[in-house]
Amino acid sequence: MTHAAPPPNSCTPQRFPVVVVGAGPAGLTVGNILRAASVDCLVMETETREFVEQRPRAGVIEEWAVRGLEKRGLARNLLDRAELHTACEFRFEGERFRFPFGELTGSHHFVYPQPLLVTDLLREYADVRGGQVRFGVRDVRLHDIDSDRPSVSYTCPETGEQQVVHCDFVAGCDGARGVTRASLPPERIRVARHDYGTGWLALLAEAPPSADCVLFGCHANGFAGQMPRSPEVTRYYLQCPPGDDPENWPHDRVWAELQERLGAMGVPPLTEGRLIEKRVLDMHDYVVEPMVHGRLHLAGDAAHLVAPIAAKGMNLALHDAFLLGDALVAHLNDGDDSGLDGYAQACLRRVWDYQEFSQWLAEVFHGPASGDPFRAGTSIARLRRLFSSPLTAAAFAEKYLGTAARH
Ligand code: RFL
Repeated sequence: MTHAAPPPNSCTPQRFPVVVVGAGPAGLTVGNILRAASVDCLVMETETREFVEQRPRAGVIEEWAVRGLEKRGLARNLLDRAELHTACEFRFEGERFRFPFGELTGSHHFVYPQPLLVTDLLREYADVRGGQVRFGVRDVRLHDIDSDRPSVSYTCPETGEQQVVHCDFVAGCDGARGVTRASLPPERIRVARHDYGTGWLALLAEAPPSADCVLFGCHANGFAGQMPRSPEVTRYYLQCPPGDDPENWPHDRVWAELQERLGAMGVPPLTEGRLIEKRVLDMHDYVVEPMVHGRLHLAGDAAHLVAPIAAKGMNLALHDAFLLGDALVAHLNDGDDSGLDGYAQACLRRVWDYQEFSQWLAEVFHGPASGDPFRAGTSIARLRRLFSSPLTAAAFAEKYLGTAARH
């Protein structure tokens, strides 16, 4: 299956069994699975290698996803360096409530920043498994995806010339703002979308976490969250009006609101630090069905976005990538089509399950600040039930950790 490969970023037109569009967690995992089975593929990425290796985003990875990476030889650094989280804490009505999901289930979360995972995956794919990547590509377009001879064209960053790569399959792993989803004929797909009607100010602070676990503050001023990323850097969220301008949130206002919304009896104030990222997220979810058209298979955020309410997006991207990588290998190397045939359905079961949980949790987070006393009351009732009913706690832990045996 291997053939003489030109150097990375060469602009020679070529043919590959698989073109992967996007070098995020989904695309790089698919690429690694293909290379491990000696299937040639080309990953195309609009950004530079340095940029994708530094883009800050997720941090929480579920245990099954880590085991999936480990099984494919992709978790060495992660297993050495990730922190294990066995609890999260809710703060509401001035009190703190620790939720010890590790004790309840024996399972935990891994905390490993997405840029480190992307760096590991890229190094393994390009430097160890000899996979090809073209960075900085422009004007990526898909052609003839409903034929058995699809192709992908792009503008070469070095020469400005248009290039065409012929292939058997395209993996659309180019995230929420990519082009592959737009190549699906609108009459053949359904896009289900949910808007939360709120924004979240996403912050990264150069400050150590102020608690050893994820904190959720459910407050009448709005939700606030703390997600530890490393001993030096902590992610925070503040609920804000949709479309708010990050400039409305100077340093002092951010920290005053975080202190207020995450404050509780008997806890010391948060450790403050310089804000190194500040952006407003438009909180929404979508799911594209059926995720597949002809020779194009979508994976990750290209197919479904889940707002970062329950830290699920990258986990879903990895789940798709495991299924798609394995299915492409089975088809290309063994002529076994069962994985590709069942791909979308197998992904979507977990996707919809996680979307439902995110929606449930969003109501808990956003209800207290909704201005509607009925929603505020039912949100607090959900929270109290978590700490008074073992059955509710067990069900929550299963969804929070993604440990359900079947979806
Ligand atoms: P990515 O990571 O967006 O990668 C897509 C890649 O495609 C490139 N691209 C193109 N390449 C070629 N041609 C084009 N036309 C292209 N257009 C785009 C992009 O440059 C990029 O490199 O998608 P992927 O692989 O599907 O991975 C999805 C995850 O990145 C995403 O779901 C998570 O970051 C979501 N998320 C979280 N998920 C978790 O599981 N746990 C978390 O703790 C968590 N925290 C978060 C998050 C997302 C956040 N933001 C920014 C919305 C925290 C935040 C703040």
